[in-house]
Amino acid sequence: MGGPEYIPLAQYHRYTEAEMEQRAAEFYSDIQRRRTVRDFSKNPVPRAVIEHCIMATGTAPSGANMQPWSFVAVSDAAVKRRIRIAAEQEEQEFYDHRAPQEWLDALAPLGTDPNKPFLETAPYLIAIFAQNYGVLPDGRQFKHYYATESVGIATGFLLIALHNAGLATLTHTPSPMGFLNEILGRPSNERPFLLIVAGYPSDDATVPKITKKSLDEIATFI
Ligand code: IYR
Repeated sequence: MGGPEYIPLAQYHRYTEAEMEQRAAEFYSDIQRRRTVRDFSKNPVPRAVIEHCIMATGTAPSGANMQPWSFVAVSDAAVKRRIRIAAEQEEQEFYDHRAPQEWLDALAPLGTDPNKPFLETAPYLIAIFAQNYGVLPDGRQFKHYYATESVGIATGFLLIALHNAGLATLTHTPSPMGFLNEILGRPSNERPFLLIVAGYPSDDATVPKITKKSLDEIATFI
């Protein structure tokens, strides 16, 4: 392995303190509008929007810059249907048998159930895969450091990018979701991490009346 090679930090922008305060406040004001949506319109979304959002996601930091992720953007109706059928099968098991009562109680305010029509209605499903190890052309494997943390960070980037583009999102977690490898033809070093549903909300979309914790509840300044 070669040593580091450095280039100037050419693209950094230094703002004034006033600009920073304004930008931070404006960003908060915008991102606090994001809600997890479960009622999607079937209006199509330009592929170029999804492409740029995934490019933005690919800029996320990762352990040793190994970028241990892959994204499959599904707009094909037949593939979305297969995903819905497989996910609903797992979800039915989850809600009927696997989930302990405590978990079901925690989900009650969200009103979720095993029916996932949005997996077919929404124009895009983006499956995120985490690669716990990489594979060299000769088949040898090498470890990806902090793969889960890295993919979690990237997922946050993707949610923000999609929100910024004007799309509604839902982080969907069918469990287990090994069926995604099979349906999407992903190799065995890739572990399904999350399914992001993206599109426009339907005209009559509603969201649960829930609140976020306050700054005091989530942060300590010492
Ligand atoms: N995976 C199930 C259950 C579920 C779990 C959590 I944690 C949520 O925040 C929401 C749902 C489902 O998608 O319905």
